[in-house]
Amino acid sequence: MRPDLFQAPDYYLLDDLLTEEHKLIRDTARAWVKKEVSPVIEDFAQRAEFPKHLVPGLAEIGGFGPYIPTEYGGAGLDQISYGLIMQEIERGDSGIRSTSSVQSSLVMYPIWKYGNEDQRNKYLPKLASGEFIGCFGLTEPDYGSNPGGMITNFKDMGDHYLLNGAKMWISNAPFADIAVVWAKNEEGRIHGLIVERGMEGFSTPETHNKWSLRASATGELIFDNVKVPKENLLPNKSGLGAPLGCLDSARYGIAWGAIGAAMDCYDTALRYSQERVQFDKPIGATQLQQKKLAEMITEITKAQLLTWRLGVLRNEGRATTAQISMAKRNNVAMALDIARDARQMLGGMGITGEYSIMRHMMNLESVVTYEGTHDIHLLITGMDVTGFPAFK
Ligand code: TGC
Ligand code: FAD
Repeated sequence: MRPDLFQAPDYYLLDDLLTEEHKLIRDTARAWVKKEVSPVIEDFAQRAEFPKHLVPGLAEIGGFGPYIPTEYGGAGLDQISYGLIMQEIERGDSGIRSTSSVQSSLVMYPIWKYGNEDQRNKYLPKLASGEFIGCFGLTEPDYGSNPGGMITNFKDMGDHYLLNGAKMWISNAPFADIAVVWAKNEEGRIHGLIVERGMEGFSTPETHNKWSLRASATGELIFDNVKVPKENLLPNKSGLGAPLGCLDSARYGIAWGAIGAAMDCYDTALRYSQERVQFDKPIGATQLQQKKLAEMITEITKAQLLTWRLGVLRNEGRATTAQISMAKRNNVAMALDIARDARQMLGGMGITGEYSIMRHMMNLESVVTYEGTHDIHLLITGMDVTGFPAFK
């Protein structure tokens, strides 16, 4: 892969909307990605391997629990800082951002919000430092967009719970130390349980042959009469709203992350268009390629404004699930469109690992699917504006 020459586009001078602290946090993450992620990520993606050696660095830049209070080992930052960190990590690779998102919003968040003090103290500091890696088990083979139908269940055996079922498509599963698992009790009510690696009957087979998110490990979670200690049940929230509440936080981070991937593709294509000469002039001097670049920077700028405003609303505790859906859906589709156009602008070079674009493009096919598909987010917006749920 070529040297990382990334320069972030800021067409509407949006840095003026950030505090000095925001810019420091963003620039620290940006420098770390340039130094640690860019030089190695293509090799790891080609080998379909998660670069585990990046875990301590991710922890240092605030990639694990940026908004979790410092008393539990988190960075205690605001929502815009969280978003900026996700943007920078995904500028490097969506798979690395996945690890960060899952750890922060799908593992640390539910333990912080729905767990008790013992659970917070036991798990959060180790997750914040990267000593523990976590995963989040909601999706099942027969219940993806419709997680409320889940089959995974647990029975109260007096001194422990007995957990049975299976989850699939789980990021970080193959090496996670703990899993936050959503399962139904005997009354059919959904609860979160913390399952630890090593519990008898718990296995995490890896999912192979992915063309997308190759630098992130994906797997199944299989529960075959797993005895889960009673103190591992998250006591403070139950029902489908509990896992969906975690998704709000992760989807918000993805909305920022997708901008990072889009910026990287745009920046690469812009530089290439200025250097690549055909018919005796740079391809960037042709109207067709300028149209692509002009549309890319317009869409990136619109997404930056939408997402910054969402961050302000989240800081004020006013952002709705539907607003988050709109940003996730818009920004990931925007990034995917930009990746496809940017790849074409590089001609044959665009399909190689010399440049990051094709990797971003393939990664974004997962990002547009997980955390609620493009269509599901459209239906959430549709329900919000009409009042009619059209899922069923
Ligand atoms: P519905 O009847 O609408 O809702 C059930 C209950 O949940 C409440 N609720 C929420 N609560 C908090 N936050 C939210 N975002 C909420 N959305 C809904 C709702 O008020 C209700 O509460 P109550 O008290 O009335 O019971 O549920 P539904 O079954 O009709 O489904 C709605 C739908 C389709 C929107 C939902 O199921 C959905 O979002 N489906 C998409 C599934 C999804 O996003 N899965 C993601 C899995 S995790 C993942 O992909 C991680 S990838 C990570 C990475 O690698 O980065
Ligand atoms: P389905 O729900 O079967 O959907 C198939 C198609 O039907 C989609 O186009 C969908 O939009 C459409 N569709 C579904 N319902 C409707 C409807 N009512 N109206 C119109 N169209 C509809 N899950 C986790 O729990 N934890 C993780 O860590 C995790 N990581 C993932 C990592 C990767 C790489 C991937 C690919 C997925 C991951 N997922 C994870 C699962 C992800 O959330 C699901 O794939 C996603 O929610 C969609 O579910 P599904 O794949 O079963 O598709």
